[in-house]
Amino acid sequence: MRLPLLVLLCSGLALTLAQHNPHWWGNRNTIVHLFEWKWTDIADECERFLGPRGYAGVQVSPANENIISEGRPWWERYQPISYKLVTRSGNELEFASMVKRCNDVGVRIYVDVLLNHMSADFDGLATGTGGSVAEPAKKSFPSVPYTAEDFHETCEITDWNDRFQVQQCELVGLKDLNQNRDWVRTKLIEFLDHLIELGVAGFRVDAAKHMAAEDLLFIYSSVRDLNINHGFPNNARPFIYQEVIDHGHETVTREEYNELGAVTEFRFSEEIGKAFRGNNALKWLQSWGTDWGFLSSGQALTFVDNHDNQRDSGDVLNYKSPKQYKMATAFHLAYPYGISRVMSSFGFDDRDQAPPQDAQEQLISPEFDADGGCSNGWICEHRWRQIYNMVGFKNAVRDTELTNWWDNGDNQIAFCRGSKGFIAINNNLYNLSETLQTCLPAGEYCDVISGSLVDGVCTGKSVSVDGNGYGYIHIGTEDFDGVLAIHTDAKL
Ligand code: LAG
Ligand code: CA
Repeated sequence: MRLPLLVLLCSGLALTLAQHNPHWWGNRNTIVHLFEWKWTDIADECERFLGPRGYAGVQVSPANENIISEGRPWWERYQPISYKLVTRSGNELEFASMVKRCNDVGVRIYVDVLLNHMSADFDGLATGTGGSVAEPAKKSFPSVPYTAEDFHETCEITDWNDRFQVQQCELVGLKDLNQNRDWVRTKLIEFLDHLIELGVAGFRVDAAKHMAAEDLLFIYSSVRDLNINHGFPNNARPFIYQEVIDHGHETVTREEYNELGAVTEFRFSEEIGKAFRGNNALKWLQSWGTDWGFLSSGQALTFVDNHDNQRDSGDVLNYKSPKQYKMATAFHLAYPYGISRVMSSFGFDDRDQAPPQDAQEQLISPEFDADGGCSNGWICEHRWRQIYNMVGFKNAVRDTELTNWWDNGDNQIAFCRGSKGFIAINNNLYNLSETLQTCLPAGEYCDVISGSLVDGVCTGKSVSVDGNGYGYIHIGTEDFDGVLAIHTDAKL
């Protein structure tokens, strides 16, 4: 339901209207970021993999027209030229068909939207992926149209604790829109409405910290309700999650945004990387969540890595450390905290590297090997058994509490999720061999990390649970993975 801004500001209503509901279907609850995938490939993936494996939604790369940069670095998509839905991922028809096909199999689409800026300086006339031309140096984007008055004055961000600079100067030189102007608001709302019309469930708001929260409140509360023709209920508001990097000592804080919608919890990504890299003992994870200074669970969009920080060094884990990465992801999906997003990358050796493309610089489709993994430059972490089976685990244990925490005082941990699931993790360089309370009904369970339950047969280890819920758990140094996970949907 749309309400006038005045009503929103004058009441606690802002809280109840806040856009935190991801509109998941059934018991699903994990989003995957299919970074740089084509729309037709995402539609196929929804039908052949994401729906059947229980993924709840997909974050797609920016859908609107961007500048064409030399060598086609991935980041050209963060430099908009217009709001035409034409990119290397596909055109508007392909986008619309993807959203419909994914919604039809219960998988939601969330679009990465750029409301803060347009493209940066470019020598002369720039051309976009949809054929539009612009003169970024003159702040002229005729295909919107925007002219110089629609932007803030040019200045550089030198002091990240200066609110004016952070919100009104140019982030890495990107022409900074003035969201306080009626025209800019109108154009941004039209763009978001267009995507909602096509059936999307919400947005990842790029560079949210670089926009004033009150301008965003106006924009979010002005967009239309989700499209009932795509299966959304009446009066449903788009899910909003905002990119706000807040390490704890910032002038612009995540708290200014978390009433409007969810916020990306970067501290989660940093701390989980630190723990699973061995720089903090896993036993401390018993108090994981708000005790660590994270936002409340329903306000935090959580991830082991994202498309930016997987390219930086530091503690953040990525696909290049697979064993630790899978352990961290298993913990992420097993522990009852946050709105989870799984990263699905393309392989890279340097930061700017283009996504997999052919000689004509067209994006190429992923190809699959016999195990269903991706082979031609796409990493597809979401197709790793240890990861998609934990998406199934998280679905199976939905709405249960964590109980029976166990640890060895160091880097071996285990816990139950109600009477639905049990997980153990070994990040010590010696065996974990213990009889532990699994909280599960008596029976034989398939470990969904070392294998899967296929046609009633477990392809990996299995665990027998006795009448008191105890089972013998072994994760040895000889094992390929440092995790064991069992749940009631994978009972033999
Ligand atoms: C984001 N979140 O708030 C995105 O997640 C992040 O990927 C975007 O930066 C950033 N904000 C702006 O949307 C990316 C790259 C930058 C790239 C920028 C614009 O991380 O490296 O900047 O997109 O394409 C590049 C060059 C800069 C240059 C700039 C303008 O790396 O050196 O100044 O383009 O020409
Ligand atoms: Ca700004």
